[in-house]
Amino acid sequence: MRNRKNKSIRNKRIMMGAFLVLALAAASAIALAQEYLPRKWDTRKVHLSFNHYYDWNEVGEALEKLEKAYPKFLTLRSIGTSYQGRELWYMTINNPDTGDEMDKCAMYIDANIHGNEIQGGEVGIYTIWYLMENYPYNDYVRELVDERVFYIFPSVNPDGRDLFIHTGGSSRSGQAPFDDDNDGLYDEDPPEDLDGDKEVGSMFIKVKPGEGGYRMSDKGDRLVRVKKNIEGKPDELGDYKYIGSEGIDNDGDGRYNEDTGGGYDPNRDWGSYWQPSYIQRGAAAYPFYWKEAKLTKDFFYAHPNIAGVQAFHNSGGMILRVPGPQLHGEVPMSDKAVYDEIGQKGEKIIEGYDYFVIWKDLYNVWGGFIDFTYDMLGVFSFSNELWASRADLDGDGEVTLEEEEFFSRYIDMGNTEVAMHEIDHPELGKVIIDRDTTKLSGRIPPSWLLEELCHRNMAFCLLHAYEMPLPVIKDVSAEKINPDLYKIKVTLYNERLMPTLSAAAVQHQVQRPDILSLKGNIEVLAAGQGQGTGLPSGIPRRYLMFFRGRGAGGSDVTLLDQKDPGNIKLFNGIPGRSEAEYQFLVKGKGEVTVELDCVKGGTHTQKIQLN
Ligand SMILES: [Ca+2]
Ligand SMILES: [Ca+2]
Ligand SMILES: [Ca+2]
Ligand SMILES: [Ca+2]
Ligand SMILES: [Zn+2]
Repeated sequence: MRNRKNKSIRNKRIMMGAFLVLALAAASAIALAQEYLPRKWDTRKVHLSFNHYYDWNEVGEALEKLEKAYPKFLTLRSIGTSYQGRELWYMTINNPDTGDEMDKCAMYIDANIHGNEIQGGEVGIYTIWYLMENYPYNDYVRELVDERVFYIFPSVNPDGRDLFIHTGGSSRSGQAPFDDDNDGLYDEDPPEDLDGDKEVGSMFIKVKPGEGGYRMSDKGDRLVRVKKNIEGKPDELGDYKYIGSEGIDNDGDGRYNEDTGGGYDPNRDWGSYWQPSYIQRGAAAYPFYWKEAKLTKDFFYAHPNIAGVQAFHNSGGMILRVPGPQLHGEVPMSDKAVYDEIGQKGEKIIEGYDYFVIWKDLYNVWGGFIDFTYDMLGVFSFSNELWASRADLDGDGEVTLEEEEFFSRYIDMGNTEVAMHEIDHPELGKVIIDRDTTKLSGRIPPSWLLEELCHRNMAFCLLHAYEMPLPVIKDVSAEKINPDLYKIKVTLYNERLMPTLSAAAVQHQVQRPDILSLKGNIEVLAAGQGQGTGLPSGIPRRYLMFFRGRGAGGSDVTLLDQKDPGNIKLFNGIPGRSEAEYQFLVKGKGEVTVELDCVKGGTHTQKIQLN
């Protein structure tokens, strides 16, 4: 746990002073550029609130409003409908002036696959809004929007989202029928919000002393479990009995709410280390069983330009990476280096969050979404568990019950409390609904802390997007060997952290290699790879000196054994923050076009004259 003590006032003043100087310098730089205006007090074109949770209609309206305000950059589409018929909206952010969508690396952001984990949707809307509103004023934002494409899905489970917001229910699941209790009936006994307070509470009835497992607390404001003695027998006489969650016994079997809408886990449905439900709770009959997962998977196969994935969940304040199952084993060194750098920076960007490995620090997940996107698509993928309690008031890393209560009463004004109350139950008569917290606590922040959560998590996604590959042809040169024979040297460069093919993509053969080709009135006799080229960035370069030497036959290139030396496949892609050198032996004259074609990073050409 990290120290979250405030900086002293004095430090703050010094920082403010420095900020003013910087701001003045930045303002004059922008004025010189004359292309973009300095930022004014309130430049916003679209007024959206980020202290508010959006239901699915409101999500649609917000997205339409944004698209209307920024039609050049934004395109709102749907990949299809959810089980209950809601559109699965996604927003594409692309600047057409800087190239076609498929020619740029794309950052995919989704949220809410678990129906009651909603606030990633607001992060998505905030991200679209922030990038658009700040494009004219902010260099980093402009660079990202110009270089990258974003696909933002505010919810891939809108049925679960609306159930959470509009009914008392709270479900991880989608809402396709599912027989939770294996009696051949589907969703036959869901809970009901009998008192209409948009919460499903816990029901208790009064019984004779000794017949119940609960008693009234000494303060009389809640029910508490009776104490048990050393033999495990009740030490006190309980006179309240737990019946079940709020609702009626719809099917009259004596049990309350035993089979609610859905009941499966949409994040155990993906085709990587998938396991059936007797091993992985919540799995369905086979991978991609549910409609929403199938549609999302098809979207990925239609968009091989996706090079970064963020899937938002809640809660706990975690930046999770693969692998989900321990059996998978650690990821290759170079991929781990990419994950570690982004994850560790993320811990600084998002206050109070920890960078974790799913199986090691949380639990085993079989058939998880980001394992699919990493293993089967080779895409670097994170899953943030949004929202960590802010009630650690003394900053010792622990949140005690007293701190939680203080936070709730004096900071959050008790907005997230439901008092114990009595209702008239149609079947049971007088029923006690125990004191509880509302759905506006625990999983999601109080709304007044939502905007900060949106901003910091967006900032993490933007770092991820920034570090996607950015390959270019850096240099092409030719050396005449004899009147009809040339050596062409091509230097490729990838400025950013991620390679154009992850080690997972290479090892699982799930991504077409990059292709480097020469076109012209020429014959390419041979192609070779320069020494050290293709060295993955995660492997410490200092080790290389121990292995240095001459390639086969005394040359400083390694000849490539491929069908067509004028059209070579770069099986390992271009590593992150590296140059990669290739050489070609060419017979002929005239103009030669060198073309680099990357699945993740687009097509680039450069011309050279042989004469
Ligand atoms: Ca059933
Ligand atoms: Ca069910
Ligand atoms: Ca209720
Ligand atoms: Ca029942
Ligand atoms: Zn989740």
